[in-house]
Amino acid sequence: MIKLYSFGAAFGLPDPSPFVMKVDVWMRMSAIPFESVSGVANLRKAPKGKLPYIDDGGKLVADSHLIISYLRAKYDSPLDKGLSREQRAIATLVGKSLDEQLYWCLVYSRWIRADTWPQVKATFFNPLPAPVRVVISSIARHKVERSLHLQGVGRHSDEEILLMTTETLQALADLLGDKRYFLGEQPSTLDATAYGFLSEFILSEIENEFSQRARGFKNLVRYCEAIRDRYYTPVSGERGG
Ligand SMILES: N[C@@H](CCC(=O)N[C@@H](CS)C(=O)NCC(=O)O)C(=O)O
Repeated sequence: MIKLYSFGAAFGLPDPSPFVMKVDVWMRMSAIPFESVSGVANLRKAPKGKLPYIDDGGKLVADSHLIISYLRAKYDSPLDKGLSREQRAIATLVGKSLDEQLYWCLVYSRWIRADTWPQVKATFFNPLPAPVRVVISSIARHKVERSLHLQGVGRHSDEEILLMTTETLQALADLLGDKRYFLGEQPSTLDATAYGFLSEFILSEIENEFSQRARGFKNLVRYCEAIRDRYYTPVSGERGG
């Protein structure tokens, strides 16, 4: 059985990583059985130092996009089969926007904002022994801050990052409209990516201006709840295909 290496349940979601959520829900939507192997220790063995990665009978594949490409080539997934070239193009470009830009806004909203950091710190670092907890959490936060600065999003003000996030959410809300899924009545890979990200804002227990802004888009909330109810029962913690 395919093993999906993940972080594990946090913030009331199966995983705090939108990339893990993307692969997890993609396999569920594709009805490909898998087993989740959770734990931050997975990072040490990850082929590219990031999660997710999968182990398919000894073949390791890292990176959510490459994992989905690999799985699509090897297994018979119904996703994306009926899409036009134009729909595929939209899916590719929207997916990249979420992976490469919205991701950093999410990271900022969790790790840098003073109102959310205590919750993030408690979730990720409370399992560590008290003497090292403070040092390790502040080193990790500093590393994230540095990554945000190098990527660029970290150079903007809180207000500007919230604006950028809202613009992306508005675009997603407009693209979804009243449809069941982004590209019609059937789920596609774009839905796996969108759910991966939107669930982290809308369904997570994190309360800040970013999550509140996302929850203001009623069609995105309805969309997330419908996918959660269809593919995840009970809502949190349950793993596997
Ligand atoms: N391009 C990768 C990105 C994966 C990624 O950034 N994962 C983050 C968690 S959301 C991670 O593992 N970070 C750990 C680190 O950078 O040390 C993908 O699509 O899978």
